[in-house]
Amino acid sequence: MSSVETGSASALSRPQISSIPAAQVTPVSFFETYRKSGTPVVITGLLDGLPEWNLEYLCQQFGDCQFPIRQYGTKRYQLDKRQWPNMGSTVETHLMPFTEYAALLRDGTAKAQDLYLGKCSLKQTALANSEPFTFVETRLGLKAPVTDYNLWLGVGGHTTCLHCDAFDGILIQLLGTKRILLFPPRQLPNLYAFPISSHLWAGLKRRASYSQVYPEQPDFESFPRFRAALQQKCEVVLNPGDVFFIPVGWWHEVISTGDGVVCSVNRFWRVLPLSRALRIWNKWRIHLGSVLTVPHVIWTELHSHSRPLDG
Ligand SMILES: O=C(O)CCC(=O)C(=O)O
Repeated sequence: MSSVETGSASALSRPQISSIPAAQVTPVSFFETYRKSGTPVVITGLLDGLPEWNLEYLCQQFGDCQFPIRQYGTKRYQLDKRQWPNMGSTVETHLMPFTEYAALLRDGTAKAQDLYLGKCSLKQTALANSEPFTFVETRLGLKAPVTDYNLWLGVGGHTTCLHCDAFDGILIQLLGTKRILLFPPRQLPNLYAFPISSHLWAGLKRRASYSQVYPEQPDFESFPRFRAALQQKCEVVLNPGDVFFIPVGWWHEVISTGDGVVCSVNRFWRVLPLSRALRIWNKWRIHLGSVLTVPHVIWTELHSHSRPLDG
């Protein structure tokens, strides 16, 4: 169900991302071949035959349960990323009942205004312990989660921009198709990540885990070393039923494709073995960035408390 494109130029040095049928994977082979070394892999058809996670099904499950819907807007991607006011989970949100968001997905508003339900925990919902998740965990021998399962839901056209995470991730594709661009962790210098020091004055609104480059429309004048990163770019297409292992530190841009609704669920896991976690500088950059948000958090807290007194 998945395809991997690696391009022809510099094929020798470009990482190859394997796409393997679910029948060939056991917990031991997944750990030994992929998790231990931090190698991304698409496991195809792992969830074939399970009920379709379409909008009707999700409305039945969530009803009027409220979710924070990210308002990306139409202008964001015309801006230099250095002008973005926020990114990731600090993008402005609107809390709304799921059925209301479903109506905006159906009538085209979500596409027109780039509204996205991003990284919302399923913990308090009817789908918290859903069958597909326990099935994936058992089949891949996954242990030691560091987060709940999170829902990602939008329409074709939405892009979650190039970033990396501090933990191993499993992205489970449930509806529609996603195209994922990837760069290995060692490409950090060529991807122009926001500096760790940004966290000091911007808190989480600017993140060391995000690249300043638009990988499909790069500004080579501002980011000349990105040409070198392109030699290492890989691309994966994820279809319903596929599961993608994204190891800690791997840079990824996730693009929802097609005209319909696109739905995935992810979860983050402790990086095992520990020796791999210790080697990945991208991970420690992110943790260090989080520590550096503290002064900004304190300043914002003090400022918000002093405002009523200021009158
Ligand atoms: O699906 C998305 O929009 C983003 C998912 C992601 O970044 C992840 O699973 O790490």
